[in-house]
Amino acid sequence: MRYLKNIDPEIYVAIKNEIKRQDETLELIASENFASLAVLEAQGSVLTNKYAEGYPRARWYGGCVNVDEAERLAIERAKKLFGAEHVNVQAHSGTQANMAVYFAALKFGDKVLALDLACGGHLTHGHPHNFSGMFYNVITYGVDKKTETLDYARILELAKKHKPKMILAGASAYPRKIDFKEFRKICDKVGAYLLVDMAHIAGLVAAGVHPTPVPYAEFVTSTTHKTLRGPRGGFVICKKEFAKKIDAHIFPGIQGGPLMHVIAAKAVAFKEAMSPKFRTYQRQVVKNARALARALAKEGFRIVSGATDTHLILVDLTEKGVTGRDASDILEEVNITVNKNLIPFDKKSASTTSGIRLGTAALTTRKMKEYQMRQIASFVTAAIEGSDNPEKLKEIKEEVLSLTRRFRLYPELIKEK
Ligand code: DSN
Repeated sequence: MRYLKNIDPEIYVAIKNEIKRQDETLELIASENFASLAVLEAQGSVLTNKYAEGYPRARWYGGCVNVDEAERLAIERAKKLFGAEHVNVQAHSGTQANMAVYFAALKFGDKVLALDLACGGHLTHGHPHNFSGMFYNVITYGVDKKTETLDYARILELAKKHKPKMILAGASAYPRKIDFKEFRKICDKVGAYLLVDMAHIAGLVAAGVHPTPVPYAEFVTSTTHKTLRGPRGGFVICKKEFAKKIDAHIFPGIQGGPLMHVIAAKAVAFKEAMSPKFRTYQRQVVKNARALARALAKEGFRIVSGATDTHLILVDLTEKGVTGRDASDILEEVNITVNKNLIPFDKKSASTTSGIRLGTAALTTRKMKEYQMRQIASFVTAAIEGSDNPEKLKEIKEEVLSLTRRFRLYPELIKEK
């Protein structure tokens, strides 16, 4: 970063400090991961200079020969990776991807049935302050009170009662396997489209570690930076018959110039996701999540739904007498980052919460395994239980730092002076 250091030392220092923070922190935020240096190189390339409104070989600007190739590769690789009929890789984010599907499939005011935010849904699944809740009539389904898992019979009941035009499956904070085939059956019974938002589990799906939604859904949306471990961005998969509509609703519908440097980085991530190494990585992500959930349960934490099938764990802190907000603040003091999260039927507000959400994708990228998960569970417990003892917190932070030093992140970047 020698040019940056000369021209803008303040931004240079912010980036250097962030490299250090990421290296010295145990990253348990379930939606985060660490992209490879190859992804970072593509994303930091001269492709950022290029305007390319339109699609490969049908652009509004000249000089698109190289970015056309990057986008063609991204599309072809994503199609192959997910067995998709059509892919649009231009969505700037998961929200843009979802917006394009809503606009392509529905009219304003149409009914949508989606997972409630407190049970794991996402803002774009109908939150009243999000476009989805403002423009559409969103009815929500939840999870079963006892099992805290999806109740497909209840979802069918709601679908029959409300006759939605589209049903949304997929979540931001649901730790269990989702039965997309069952969702398809429900949609067919009421004549609804199925949109699956697989942003969280896309890497698991790519690796065959979670069943794929692609054969069952008219539309599948995702981000590229969570378990998929690519650059920050989104994409849309759809059946051929919707290809033109989806493309038109991304551009010119809701976006202008595509971010060609990000699209090139997505292509790199899709290539990486095709490798056997990536499949091994994703299997380890789930093994680690299960090990962490088991170890936390042993320490007296209640695991929502009792277990996990994915990279994600939802922890109910009620019995520990601490809120999600406080737990997140305490853990940050010892260099462990998590996010506060509502749990099903939460009595606390979204800004306080009774739970925290944890994920193992980022730590698994650092090559940590089950043994380290058990260590981390003991750090989490000790920090939460000893939060009023500054000496104790200092000791835990030292242990965290010693663990991060054994599993270095981006050693090539840290060495750079
Ligand atoms: N912010 C993402 C997450 O944490 O799940 C979803 O947009």
